[in-house]
Amino acid sequence: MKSSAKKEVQITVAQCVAMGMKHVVVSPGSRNAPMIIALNQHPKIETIVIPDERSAAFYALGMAQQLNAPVGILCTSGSAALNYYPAIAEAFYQQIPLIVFTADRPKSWVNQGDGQTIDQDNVFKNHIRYSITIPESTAENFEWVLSRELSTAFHYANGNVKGPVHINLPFSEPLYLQTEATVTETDFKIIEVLEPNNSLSNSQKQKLEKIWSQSDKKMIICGQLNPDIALLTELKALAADPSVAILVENTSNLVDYGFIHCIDRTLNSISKEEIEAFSPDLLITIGGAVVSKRIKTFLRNANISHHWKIGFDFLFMDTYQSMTQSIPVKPSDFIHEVTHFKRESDSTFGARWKQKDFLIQEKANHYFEQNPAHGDLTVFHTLLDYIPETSHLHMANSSVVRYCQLFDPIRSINYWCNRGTSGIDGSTSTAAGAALIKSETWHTLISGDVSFFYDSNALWNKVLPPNLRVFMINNAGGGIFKIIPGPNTTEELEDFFVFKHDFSAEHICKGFQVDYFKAESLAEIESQMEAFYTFEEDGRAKVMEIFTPSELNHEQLEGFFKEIKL
Ligand SMILES: Cc1ncc(C[n+]2csc(CCOP(=O)(O)OP(=O)(O)O)c2C)c(N)n1
Repeated sequence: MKSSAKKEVQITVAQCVAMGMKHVVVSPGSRNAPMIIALNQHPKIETIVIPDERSAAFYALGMAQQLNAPVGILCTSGSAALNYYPAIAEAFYQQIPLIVFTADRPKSWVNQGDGQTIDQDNVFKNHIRYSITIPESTAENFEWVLSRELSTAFHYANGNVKGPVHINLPFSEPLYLQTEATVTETDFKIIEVLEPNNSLSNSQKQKLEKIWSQSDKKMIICGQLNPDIALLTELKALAADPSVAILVENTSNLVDYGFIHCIDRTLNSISKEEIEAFSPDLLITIGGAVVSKRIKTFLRNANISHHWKIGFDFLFMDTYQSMTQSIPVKPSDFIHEVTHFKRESDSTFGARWKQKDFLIQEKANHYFEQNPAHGDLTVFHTLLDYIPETSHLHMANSSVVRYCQLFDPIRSINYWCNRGTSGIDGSTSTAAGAALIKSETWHTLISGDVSFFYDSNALWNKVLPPNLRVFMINNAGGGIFKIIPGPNTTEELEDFFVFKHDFSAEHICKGFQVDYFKAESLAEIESQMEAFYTFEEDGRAKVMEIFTPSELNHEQLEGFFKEIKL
């Protein structure tokens, strides 16, 4: 096997492979040549080339999310590295193991007027779990330092708490010199961290059990989670207890008849007089970000006596300003314990929530049976009916993910969204990376027009998977700003918030050899679905641009909420 002649590069690649990295998304450059050569020549590494670093990093994020394993990204020095930052921040808050390799000039040449050179040491410092600048092979003890540092980085990337880590690699010239790889397993030593499987002591359990059994109104809220069968099984068992309300969103990837899936839809029908009866006294939270703003406001105003946050990450993230205990235990293990707690309460708090949810679901179905007009809401209703079973749905920020919460999730579909930072800058790239990894199933992205144009370089690569479909809802700007309160009270609404425009994706798609479909009505969407979801082995992703009347959307959504109110 050929490789870079640089020993530190050979060790870095060999050790990262040994620690579980199998994929690296590479962006072209010169300073990163030693790593490009070593990665590309390594038989156990799959390299993917994406020229735009911002897109490349999101692409890798989508891959790592699906694999639940470390994925590398590699770029040259200078501003190339900074373009990784949006995806790094997303990975940090979503706990996705991204291994960020940036090539660099040797330290002595930083800030000396050399080209493509910036100060890269710990440059992502606010949103990175670990950062190292690796020694060149001339440094004292370099093999020991390098191996130890790589072990540390992989622990922080892929331990109990996951996230992005930065490995900065300063290279002196020559950069392109190659040799036969000589590094063997004796040239590096992996330090393994054996993390204990946390569990509660008996006295801790007793303390919690006492609170549990004395609480009449118990609520569990699940935020963003990867599909987790063990957790689903435990929560299903707990849902049988009528004193417990279990609230989930589609991004929780937990679907059961006993859960409340459409939080905003249900909250919309809770009157002022009912607030107390629907507020929990014990709140348990699991998972990452919650999309619903309404539930955050509802719970921040509620009189919560106990709030237990379950999980290893962000121990003090007190989203509802009521946290009393942070419990770093695996969520399925914790809920398993809870199902064995004494059930003393005869309250029907959970049943009350469930009943309301059920009645509103009926009303929502009735609303759509009346064939309301073409608009964002009805487009979502139509599209969600067509998402193939056993597939993946990616939702862009921001009104897209909110609209999707209004419809009951489908059990066989996995739901994804970049809710770590809720950016609109990498949704298409993330979905493309995910589709590349799970190539045997359909991946559908629903995106707004602003998000789509923002990340249109997601189409600028040679690996755009044929199992990816993108519905782009063109409502002539950021529709979210017409829905949320505030922007519409200003003179700046159309130009500064919505960014009203009449652009179309047609020629972007043509330029990047992507099949383009266009629809201006529900009937036009439906009539093209079969062709749209036709799979071509050697094809590329397809995009359907759906135009909606921006002046109607807000009114339609308000009408819907009014109509489904109990
Ligand atoms: C990188 C980034 N820049 C700006 C924002 C602020 N922002 C949130 S939503 C939005 C507009 C989204 O418009 P579009 O993608 O068309 O979706 P729609 O609201 O119409 O569904 C903007 C600019 C953001 N979230 N992320």
